[in-house]
Amino acid sequence: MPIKIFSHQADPDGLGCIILSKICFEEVDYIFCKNFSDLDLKLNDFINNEEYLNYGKIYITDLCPSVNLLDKINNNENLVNKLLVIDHHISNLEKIKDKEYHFININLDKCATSLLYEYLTRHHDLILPNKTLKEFVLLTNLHDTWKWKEENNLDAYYLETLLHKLGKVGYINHFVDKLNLISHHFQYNEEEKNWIKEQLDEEQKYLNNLIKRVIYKKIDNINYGTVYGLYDYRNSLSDKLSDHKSCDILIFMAVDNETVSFRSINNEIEVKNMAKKLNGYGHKLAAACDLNHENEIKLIQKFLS
Ligand SMILES: [Mn+2]
Repeated sequence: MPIKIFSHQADPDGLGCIILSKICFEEVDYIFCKNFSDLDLKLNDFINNEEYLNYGKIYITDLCPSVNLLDKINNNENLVNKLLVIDHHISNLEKIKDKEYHFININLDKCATSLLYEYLTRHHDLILPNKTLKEFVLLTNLHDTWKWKEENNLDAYYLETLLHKLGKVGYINHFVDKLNLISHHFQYNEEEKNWIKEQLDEEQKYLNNLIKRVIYKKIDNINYGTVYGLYDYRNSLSDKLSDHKSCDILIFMAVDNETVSFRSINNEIEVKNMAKKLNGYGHKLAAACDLNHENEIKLIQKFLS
């Protein structure tokens, strides 16, 4: 029976889960989810239409459904035995802390791709004759947990660059092929290096303009920088701003993705609660919420006026 996977569409981690599934299983249907409310909508339809009857296993990765939906799954015997949620967002762990769901694996130490990799190597035959896949998973983990910065591991950072260059589906197909083919250490080939260079040049141009449009406001001794920009640039702008002493927190309003990203620029002041207050979720230093009308008005009133 085919496998269904609902994954976070935004970054190498969410897509890494789809890549692993496609390498591990023959038939995989994947669904991109923008954020947790998008996941809830799509998963609810999937359950109501009884589509799950057509699948052997259902994975939800790098995201977690709402408690309402988790309860609905928990009460559905057919579903509960073949569905697995793999996530690493602290706000989702907090949301389910009083509950006992056996189909959830939340671990804060690693990215979702690492968690799924460990699960699949334990429970399925995700065995490769080489280290390539393992190295790809490690790079994805370094990227997603921001550890690439400490280690200055640019290969990890370039995963995101390649995602921007190739697009979501292009990224998935490219790495499924690459990881299935090569049998030595994970390395970027000449073609990939060219893509990375082209993309970085392009991004530099856009960022140089974007950084001039950031509006700064100091509230309670914290410097907030707020900007409207394209979603793909949320992380590169926060990198660029980290040389800027005048910004502690970046509020990045991505109209193209209908999300707001919050980034701690000084890596000290936490942003999770800012997102949570707007029904968002995330990690301590990187979080997000929907860019709906209500949230936008609140943010404009506080940070742009
Ligand atoms: Mn992740």
